[in-house]
Amino acid sequence: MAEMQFDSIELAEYPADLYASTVAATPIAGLDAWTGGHDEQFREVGFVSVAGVYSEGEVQGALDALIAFAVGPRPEGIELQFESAAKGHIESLSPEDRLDYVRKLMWFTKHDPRVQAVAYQPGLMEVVTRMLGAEPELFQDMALMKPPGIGREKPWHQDHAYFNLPAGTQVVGVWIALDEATADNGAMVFLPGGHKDGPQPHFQRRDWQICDTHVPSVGKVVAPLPRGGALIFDGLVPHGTPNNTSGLRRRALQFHYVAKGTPRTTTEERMELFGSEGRDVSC
Ligand SMILES: O=C(O)CCC(=O)C(=O)O
Repeated sequence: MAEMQFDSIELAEYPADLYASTVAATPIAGLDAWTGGHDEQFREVGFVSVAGVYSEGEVQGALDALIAFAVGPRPEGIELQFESAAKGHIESLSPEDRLDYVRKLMWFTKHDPRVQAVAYQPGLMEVVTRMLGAEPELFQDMALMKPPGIGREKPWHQDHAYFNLPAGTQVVGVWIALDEATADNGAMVFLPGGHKDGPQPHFQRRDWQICDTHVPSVGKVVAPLPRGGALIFDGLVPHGTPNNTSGLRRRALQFHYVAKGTPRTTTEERMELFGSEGRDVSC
């Protein structure tokens, strides 16, 4: 039996107002409601929130696939990781009973047609193609489950800081709510327009992240979403999610797309863009 993998990062304290926002983004009614104004919003603000992208059947199909991979035999290559807070508590539980301790699944899309239908939904592909200005390539897939009570934060970061992609590559992230996401159970918080400042130094602290003290205390926007809604955002827009201290699940799928044929770079080149070494910055 494969060894269980746990998140190497522990639940930790963070400043009380780190994810505080005074404004909540209102989702548009669906991808059919996406206009040229939303193309502009993506470019200027860095994200667009859309309700009703997926039907109840599509959401449940994707969840069923994720649950099957979490509790059953997994094709090689799928990564399953539990929250670090689960260590010592769950080893004796049955796989089914471990579900509310799962932090993350990765690299599953190619193994399930229900997830593929979500990742390549025609309406979504149309928007992503326009935002990329090219045919999309799905290059990363992940589900962050943020379980009730123990789901830890995803500190502020820019997604591009995790990817070995050339400077200036347009990355489009799509984050899909498989449960209703609220400010209490870990909805996404964005720094609107922050992508225009370019790559920011990241530090290895509670994660690979933007320093807490570099996150402005004002101007953050929370993006609550109904189940089946999606956030479509620029790979450089700073964002994060708080701990899930509620009793409610907040499971989400996340896909990242680049233009087909985009070359890959090295970790060294990524660090030149996003690392803190050699710069006049500290954390
Ligand atoms: O789902 C979450 O809590 C955070 C996802 C996210 O920001 C990421 O993985 O880049």
